[in-house]
Amino acid sequence: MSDTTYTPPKVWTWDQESGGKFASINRPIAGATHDKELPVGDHPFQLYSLATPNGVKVTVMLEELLAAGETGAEYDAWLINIGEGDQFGSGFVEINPNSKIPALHDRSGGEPVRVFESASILMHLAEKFGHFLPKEGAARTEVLNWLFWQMGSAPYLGGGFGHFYAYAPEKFEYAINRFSMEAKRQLDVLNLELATKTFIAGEDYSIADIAIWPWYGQLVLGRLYDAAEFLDVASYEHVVRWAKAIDARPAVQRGRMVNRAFGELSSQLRERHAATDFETRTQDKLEAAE
Ligand SMILES: N[C@@H](CCC(=O)N[C@@H](CS)C(=O)NCC(=O)O)C(=O)O
Repeated sequence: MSDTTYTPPKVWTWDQESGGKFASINRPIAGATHDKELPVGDHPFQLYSLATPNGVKVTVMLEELLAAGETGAEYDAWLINIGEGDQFGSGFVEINPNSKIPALHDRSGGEPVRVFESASILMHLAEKFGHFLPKEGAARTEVLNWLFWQMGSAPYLGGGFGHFYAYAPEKFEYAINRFSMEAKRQLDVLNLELATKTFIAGEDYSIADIAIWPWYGQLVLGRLYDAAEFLDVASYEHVVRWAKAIDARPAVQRGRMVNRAFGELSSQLRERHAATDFETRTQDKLEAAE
């Protein structure tokens, strides 16, 4: 059950050979490792990201705003390859000192505004354009309740369950049990709520759904950690109904493709600079044209 051969030393030191999928990028120190300016396009919003669940939240939001007719939400999406350490370049660190995607530069006003942490980005965009977040009252609070529920909960799903089930160099039964229990508890929270509501904060689609879906929606659709059977995701029937409804939204389908550098080539739009890029610049088309 437990690893009895390890006794923690008095002072922890960095073992660079610790293994696991992210061993090469994890570090115990902050700050830039190298000078690298970020590219800047023509649109009001400059997004620096990758299509992980946290990145997808923002590209779905931007595509939803454009679909709602907000032409001022046009954006350039630049690829940050976290496996190669792009998040530690000096330009990226200036926008997000925490060195994690997604990071947004809002150049729509006078002085550019940096926005990091996916929930902060979703709130910034929702308030700026007046969509997907009620302006006041209990309805607004309920959306924020679920938005921050996601921010507090998903690290247990990703950094806890996903890490130990899919990425750790060895299978540790204690860790997998602990985080499977929590992942299933979280799915049950959503399932009980979604039994009586169309969307997580009520009858209207909101930034809470946009934040929760890339994690828990994609988990029950069988797209995360190859864990659908292990967690018996089909038993969370209301979450599955909600996940499928959101998955069918055209803006969600587009948002999933942006900054994607893995999976089917036709699903990868590594950089997005125009709405037409979805038809003309997916990776299959770029490679065929080479
Ligand atoms: N709380 C952050 C989490 C962001 C995050 O964990 N991003 C990951 C990818 S999903 C990342 O950039 N990892 C790179 C690294 O840890 O060096 C948010 O919601 O924006």
